[in-house]
Amino acid sequence: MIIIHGVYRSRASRNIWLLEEMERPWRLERVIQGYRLPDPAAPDAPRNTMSTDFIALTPQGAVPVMEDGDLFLSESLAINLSLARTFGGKLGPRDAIEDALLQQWALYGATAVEPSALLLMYAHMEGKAGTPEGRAEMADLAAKLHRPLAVIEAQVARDGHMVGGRFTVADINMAEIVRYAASDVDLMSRYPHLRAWLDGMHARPAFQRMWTKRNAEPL
Ligand SMILES: N[C@@H](CCC(=O)N[C@@H](CS)C(=O)NCC(=O)O)C(=O)O
Repeated sequence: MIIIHGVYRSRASRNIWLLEEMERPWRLERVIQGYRLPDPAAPDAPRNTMSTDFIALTPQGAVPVMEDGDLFLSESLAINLSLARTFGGKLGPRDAIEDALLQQWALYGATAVEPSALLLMYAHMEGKAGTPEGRAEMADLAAKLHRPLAVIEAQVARDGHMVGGRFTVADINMAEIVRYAASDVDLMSRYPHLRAWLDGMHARPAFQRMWTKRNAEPL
């Protein structure tokens, strides 16, 4: 059985959503982010990204990690691409061209969108919009996102999805990254096709199952 090491409140959400879409048996091995704990090395601390046995599994010391037999794979997007290729049917690539496009969009999301989108989400959560300096920082992050979000807007306006004109792992990967940017309502309102596509993704029963459990997980 596939094991996901991590917690719902982490990038493991991407993998859990895909596993739910595939209706494949899996289980969660709970590993929390070390930085969320007062003392990750305390004897009674839960297993976390700084625990020695976890670092032995994955020197990167980050969740998620997928365990599938002898394979221990880190990097949430690589995990999803691997799962979709192996078990995903139509959620994965039909041919080498689609395989290349799935990888292209995963890397584009990770490099062009995720860094600024994550910082923007944290800025919203920290209430930075309440100070002029915070607003300037957030405007700068939004400015960095305009070009890539316009690229994705054009893609979903044209094809309805990221790859192959159908729902695939590329939609899951990109939707989970764009979700961070969606914390900025004004920014997203500039991209109506992207907004509608993301709403459609979030309406999927498999996403909802993941999201309900994520929200039930302690902060
Ligand atoms: N690029 C990696 C990032 C992994 C990552 O940073 N995970 C965070 C949680 S979402 C983490 O485990 N942080 C723990 C730490 O930095 O100690 C991926 O997509 O899997």
